Amino acid sequence: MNSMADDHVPLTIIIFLLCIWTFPIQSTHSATINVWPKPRTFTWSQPTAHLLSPNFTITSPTHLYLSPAVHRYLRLIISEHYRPLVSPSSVDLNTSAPPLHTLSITISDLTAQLHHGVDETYSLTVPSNGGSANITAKTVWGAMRGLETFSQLVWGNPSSVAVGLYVWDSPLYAHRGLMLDTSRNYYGVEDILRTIKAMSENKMNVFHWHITDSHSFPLVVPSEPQLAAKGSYGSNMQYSPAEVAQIVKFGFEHGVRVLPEIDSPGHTGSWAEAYPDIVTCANMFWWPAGTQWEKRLASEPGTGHLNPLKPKTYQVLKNVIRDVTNLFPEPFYHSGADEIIPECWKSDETIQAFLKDNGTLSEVLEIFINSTLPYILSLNRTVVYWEDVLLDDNIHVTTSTLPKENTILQTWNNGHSNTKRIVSSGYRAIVSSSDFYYLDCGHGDFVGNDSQYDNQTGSGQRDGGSWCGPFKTWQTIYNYEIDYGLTEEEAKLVMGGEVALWSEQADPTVLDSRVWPRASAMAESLWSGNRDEKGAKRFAEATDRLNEWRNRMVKRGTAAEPIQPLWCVRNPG
Ligand code: CP6
Repeated sequence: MNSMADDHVPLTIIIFLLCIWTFPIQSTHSATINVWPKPRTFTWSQPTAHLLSPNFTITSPTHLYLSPAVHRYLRLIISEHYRPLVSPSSVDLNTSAPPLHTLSITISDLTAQLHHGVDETYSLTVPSNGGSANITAKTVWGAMRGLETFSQLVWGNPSSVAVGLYVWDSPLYAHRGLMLDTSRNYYGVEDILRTIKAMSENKMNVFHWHITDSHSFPLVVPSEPQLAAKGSYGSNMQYSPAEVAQIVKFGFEHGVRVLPEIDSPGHTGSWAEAYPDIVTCANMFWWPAGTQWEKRLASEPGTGHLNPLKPKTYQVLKNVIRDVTNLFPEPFYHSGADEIIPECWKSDETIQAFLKDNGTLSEVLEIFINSTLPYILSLNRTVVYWEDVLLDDNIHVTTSTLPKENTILQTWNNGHSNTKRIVSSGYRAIVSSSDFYYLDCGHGDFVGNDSQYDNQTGSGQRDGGSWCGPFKTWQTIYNYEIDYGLTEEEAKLVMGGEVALWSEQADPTVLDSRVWPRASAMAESLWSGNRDEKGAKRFAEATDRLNEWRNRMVKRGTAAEPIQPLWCVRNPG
């Protein structure tokens, strides 16, 4: 028999194996360009770099949103001096060549609005003969994507830049979003701006702002000031109209749409602080069904549902919808409509009477949708709902209630299956499968269902709020194929996807590390896919590049978490 000592595997080998453990494919270490997300196509046949001139300039047409972006990138490019984790040894740095002086931007359509499906294509040429670099794009939004790519091609001190390079780039999916819940815990304006900035660095383009929910109502709605005055966590935890305007403008300057969600009719417990008469079950805890727990012991307040049978509901809600569409120019309006709890509506007398007259809860929902959807459409908005509105087993409307052209459904249950159900019914889908794209599961979360509160271990509903395990790794997110199992026609209805941060167990202290670099994984797979030219999943190459990208994000002020020890980065598989 061998002794223990004979079996001993050197520590470095164990570490090495851990590093390459999930990645059977060897990194080729050819000169890949360190750009995240990877461009769709690029050629850089003789990897060469020249110095960047200390007087480097960018020329571009004047534009309300592009011009600030150009200023910002110029400052970044000149001052960043990013020091790569792994020095790009296969790149020939020719310091005697004339330094690159100019990047010039050409746009063919300066009027294109930042709407869903706007052209984000750009091409970028960095010549090696001393001429100026060029970005050519149809729209300013495409030019912003090109500026980001260019900025990632600059590194070192003094700064050098990749030359002899041509990039043609365009997203596979038009909708590449991040959802942030600012109701369960509050985030300051700075946190939101930092997130939007990091999104644009990852070429993401939709900040889906889940502003309100049952826990708090932080949005100041001018015509309904009581909602935030009474329903927010406090006067220092509200978003004023001026702050919203600041966030929206910042979004435009970064090519990121700000898409507001006012969740209703469910998830409206916080509205009851101002209007108890239009909210059902605000003081009733819904897990286990019908249980009345003491408020101080529960982390979830009564979920609260707006009462569709009360006229006053629509007086308040229409004021909210109108003001929100005034605050947010974005052509989509997210109306929520997820997770209707039968017990919540059934607890109300007016709804009980309706049911006694042979009405159903689905009809109650239909009344709600029919009383709000036409109003939202009349304000020139396309409506986004969570999938539940059509797919919930118990309470849902039929396709005749939801017009296919201007209703979009956002998935979260049952992975590919619900995407298939939505697009095969003819609706457009935004994919945010909770098994792949939900970022909220942190270290405090439990695995189990909400009725499994355990008095001994303290795990369960009272310590968290939502069932979220297991933690989704960046690889889980990167590898998800959002159009799996769809016909070609169906796949066209998939607009893209969103990672989501529900905030029961998140707040500004963990925001960056909970979101990044996992959101980067989705950003790349929706921009250029997760496979190499030969159709193989690009694991190892993506790992090396993501290590580098995560580090650059940290240096740019986003506290993205590491995916590996630095040793692995320096000794790739
Ligand atoms: N809040 C709202 C939530 C969730 C949803 N809507 C949620 C459900 C399940 C999980 C995570 C979050 N907390 N308003 C579902 C869309 Cl696992």
